Amino acid sequence: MSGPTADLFADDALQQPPRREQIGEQSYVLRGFALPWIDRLLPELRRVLAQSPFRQMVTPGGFTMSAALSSCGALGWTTDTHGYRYSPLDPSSQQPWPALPDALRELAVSAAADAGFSDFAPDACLINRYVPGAKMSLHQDKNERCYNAPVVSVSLGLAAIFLFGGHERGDKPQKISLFHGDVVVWGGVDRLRFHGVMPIKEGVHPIMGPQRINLTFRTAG
Ligand code: MD3
Ligand code: FE
Repeated sequence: MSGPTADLFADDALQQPPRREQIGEQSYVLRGFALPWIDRLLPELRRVLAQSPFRQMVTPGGFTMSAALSSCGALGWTTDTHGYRYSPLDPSSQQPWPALPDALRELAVSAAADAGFSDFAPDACLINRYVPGAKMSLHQDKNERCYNAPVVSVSLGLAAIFLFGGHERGDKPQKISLFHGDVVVWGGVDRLRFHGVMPIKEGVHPIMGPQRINLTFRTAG
């Protein structure tokens, strides 16, 4: 091909913004990765939340978390005045957490594989719900039994500014915007880095409404 139209079809003109952004040595943002799963994922999420509804939990320090939590899978993360832990029972009902739905597991396993973690076997999916103003302070995730497995997170609804810190609490965090459908995979040397979420801005998402829901898949047991 030659002439003025040729350039329109050159690789540069077809270049999309990067779908996979490396944010750490072994951490990647996969932009829009969850979008093809959304129609299967949302009804399954609704079923999980009917069985184990969102609730606000209290930290060992006595503070009520601004994010509301639920879980599915064999283990669910909980906190109360006695400490943080993974439990096979939902403390609200004393029943097992809902099973991890197939679509959620498939999404998490294929995102992990895309980021180079080939045999991810999640047994816990923590579901965080943020309304505008809710946040998550800088912390490390240290309640899982083994840190070899990555953590996979799926962002739904309102945008968030994610804080990705270093290995010391005082390390200045990078700010990373996360949008509906984005998936982030953290593993290896980045697994114990401090992280948090800035207060969610006011807004209404066309599909999810006035909230952000974040799913984090882990191998906890
Ligand atoms: C980075 N949740 O539930 S997702 C959490 O958006 C949590 O709800 C945030 O931090 C949220 O613990 C952030 C992800 C996340 C999870 C584990 C990580 C990021 C991580 C472990 C190491 C580094
Ligand atoms: Fe965390």
